[in-house]
Amino acid sequence: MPANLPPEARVKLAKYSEAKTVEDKIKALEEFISSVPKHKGTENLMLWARRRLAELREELELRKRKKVGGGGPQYFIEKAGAAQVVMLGPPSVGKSSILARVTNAKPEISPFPFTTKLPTPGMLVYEDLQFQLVDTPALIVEDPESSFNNRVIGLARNADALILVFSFDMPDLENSVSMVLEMLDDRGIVVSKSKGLVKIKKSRGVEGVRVIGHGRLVDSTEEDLRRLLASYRIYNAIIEVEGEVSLDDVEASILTSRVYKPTIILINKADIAEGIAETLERVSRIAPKDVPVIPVSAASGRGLEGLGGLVFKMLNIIRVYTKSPNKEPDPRPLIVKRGATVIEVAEMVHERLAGNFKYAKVWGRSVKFPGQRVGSDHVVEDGDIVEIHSY
Ligand SMILES: Nc1nc2c(ncn2[C@@H]2O[C@H](COP(=O)(O)OP(=O)(O)O)[C@@H](O)[C@H]2O)c(=O)[nH]1
Ligand SMILES: [Mg+2]
Repeated sequence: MPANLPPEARVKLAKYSEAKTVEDKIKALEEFISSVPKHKGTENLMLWARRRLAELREELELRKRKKVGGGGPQYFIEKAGAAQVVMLGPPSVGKSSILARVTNAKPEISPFPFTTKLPTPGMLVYEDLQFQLVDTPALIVEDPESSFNNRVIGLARNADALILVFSFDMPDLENSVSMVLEMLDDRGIVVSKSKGLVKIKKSRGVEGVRVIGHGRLVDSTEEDLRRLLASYRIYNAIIEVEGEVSLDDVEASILTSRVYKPTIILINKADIAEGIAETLERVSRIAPKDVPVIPVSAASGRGLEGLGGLVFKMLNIIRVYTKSPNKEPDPRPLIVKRGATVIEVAEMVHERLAGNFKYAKVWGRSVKFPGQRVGSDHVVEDGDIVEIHSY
């Protein structure tokens, strides 16, 4: 997407990304749209900008309604538990039935499409963790630009992970899967890290442009990257790069703030399906490699016993149990990113504990013997018990 924006448009876009309130964002985006020259190279960008504007207007509208009437439809779901996982998919595939099967929520289930009108949360228990699973109104696959889709996509954007639900009895299953994947991608929700992903973090403490991550720039040097970012008034930022990334990808991510959401695909109604293996094979071919495709049945429970474990795995998190000397470990785990170190655990407990860190004793998978003494950069594993000693 080489948009070749004039400097004026770049400045407007920078204003948009700096805007804090929904109102300011709307205003900045409107100004940006009117400053972009309309031609082939800016088509995608304009499509994105108009969609984003529609989403923002919707958000503002919902907020106003809530303020005025008090009881407007509640579209935003407050996060609870270790992570929020949003389920989305076409009508009547069994999203609500899955929520009812794996959580204690009691959503309305019916053979009629569009029964679910509002997002509905339930808690999915996995060992000593709970994940918040959110059922959503159906996506309208035939009309990707529909404002109903905006709201559901808004929920997805705010989630920690996604579950895309389809069913074996859909007349055009593969096409539906492609269309939903495309709809997400078009709106800047990336479900796979294999494609190459750029994340731009403009943190206050950062000086200059720093590139991190496991990926690499394929067609440019870091100097080119710096120049591009400077044209968007980005001088201080951490650029996280996954997979192979071109300068165009970097520009797209400035323009469209793409976000990665770990994702799994469930194909429901396995109880009434025939030729499951072949269908799975075909769907897996459409889905990115790192998005698992799993046959389930809300009716029989098949495949859903493992859902908690799958969610835990896709979130790439681990549990750490802290303890004080001569005391039992806290039964409530701390949730940290896989790869976190002892000092990061200390930071989560208390800033002071991290500041005065001396050493830690660790029990569990990351050490050779129970109670082993480790330094601040020791990497913890799921289930570890950590006792931090400070000055
Ligand atoms: N055979 C079968 N029917 C199901 C299954 N899950 C849901 N259904 C039926 O499919 C219809 C739509 O279910 P619902 O959960 O409301 O779908 P939603 O629109 O995606 O929330 C209802 O008639 C359900 O009884 C399943 O695993 N197997
Ligand atoms: Mg439903």
